[in-house]
Amino acid sequence: MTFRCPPDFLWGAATSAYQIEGSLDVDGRGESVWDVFARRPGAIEGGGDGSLASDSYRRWADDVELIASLSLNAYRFSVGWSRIMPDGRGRVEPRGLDHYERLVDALLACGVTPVLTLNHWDMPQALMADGGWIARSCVDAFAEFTTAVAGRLADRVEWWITQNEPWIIALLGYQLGLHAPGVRDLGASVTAGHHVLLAHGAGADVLRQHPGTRVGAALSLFPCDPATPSDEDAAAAVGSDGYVNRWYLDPLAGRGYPTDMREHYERALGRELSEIRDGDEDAIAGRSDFLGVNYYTRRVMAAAPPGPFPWRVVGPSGDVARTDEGWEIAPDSFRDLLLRLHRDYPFPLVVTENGGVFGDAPLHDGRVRDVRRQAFLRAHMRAMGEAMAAGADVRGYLHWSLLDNFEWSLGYRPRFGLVHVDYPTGRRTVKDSGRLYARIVAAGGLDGIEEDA
Ligand code: IFM
Repeated sequence: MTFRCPPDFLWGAATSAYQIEGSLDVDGRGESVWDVFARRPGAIEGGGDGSLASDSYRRWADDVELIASLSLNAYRFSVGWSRIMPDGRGRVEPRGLDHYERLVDALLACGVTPVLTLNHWDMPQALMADGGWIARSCVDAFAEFTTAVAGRLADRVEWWITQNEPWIIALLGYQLGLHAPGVRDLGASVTAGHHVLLAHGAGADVLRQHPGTRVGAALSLFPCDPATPSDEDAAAAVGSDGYVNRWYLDPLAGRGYPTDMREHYERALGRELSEIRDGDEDAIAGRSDFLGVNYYTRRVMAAAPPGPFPWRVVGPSGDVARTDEGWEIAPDSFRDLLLRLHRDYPFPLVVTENGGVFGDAPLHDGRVRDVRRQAFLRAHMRAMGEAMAAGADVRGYLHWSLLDNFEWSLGYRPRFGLVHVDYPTGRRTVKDSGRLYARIVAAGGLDGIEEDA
């Protein structure tokens, strides 16, 4: 099916500060948790770090030109937290704000709507003195950061994302220790996840003092399907959905934390969730003008022996299409997710991330013929169009990512970009998928370009 989106639809691409900027030691930037984590032996595949990344802190003007050349009308980026609050609290670094002000002004001058993320994981290391997100004081620190950025930019930036992927912060940062700050403690991860949501509420309260801003959090959402029709696998899928999706969606939507998951955590931890204090759920609720949807793949679930998690990911059976990272390419689940969110939750939706790893590099003629990313893009466009035709209120689509970049603990190997980056030289090459996306954006959808693209 082909489709055309409304004229004010946000068509864009997304990045984050630590993943693209490099220049970690300029303009008064403080150390971030990722600077420290990346120094741990073995923490990053290939041993890299974000010191160069896509070199976008220096090449920001070229990147704005690139965005405009692709006809995108929106760009999602994040503000490096430790560039603005080098000590975590107190002192604000004006040179950091100057940088993002230049970026925002240049985007606006090209007719590109900035979509600004506040926390895309690069918390100032100074906040680890209290325990990072395990400490409730981080909520105030985040509100200070929000106040500083909003004070400079809220007169020009309409779309604000407080937090990127609270579940991933809790899971990889505090439960499994695979991301900064490298903590491995289930209880700590529950506490951290709660504080991230509380900080969403606190940040939204700051932003609401600035008329005209729209605020949301971006959640990593994974539809959870049972591996078999058995009751046990169905229960595993419900449990996994609670763990990954509902635990974050429900409090944002004003329903409080889901009871089944609360009981699950209390059982698993052998304690009450006293970090969730009276009034906290109200402080998270009702503060989202939209929901950011980060969608990559689905989870296929089976029952596991009783334990902290009585469910396990078994993956799809059979020969399914996968990205180079092995993630199942599941556009139908994308459509179903958008429809479920529309049906069950009160938010307008913005797809704040969607993309895949395809490792294609420039060929003899310099061209990057990433045919699988093009197929991925077309399939996910089709799926989004079907969801919208069936009523889903989707206001934008921001592809992950504009550029190849530093993929956290996986280093520089996975390439998510519509634009190839040659890291040693910083040279950018628009991939064939980038050209296709530009055509989709110009057409406002797949109308008329599906067959020959
Ligand atoms: O690169 C990340 C991004 O920072 C957060 N969402 C998922 C992407 C791909 O793994």
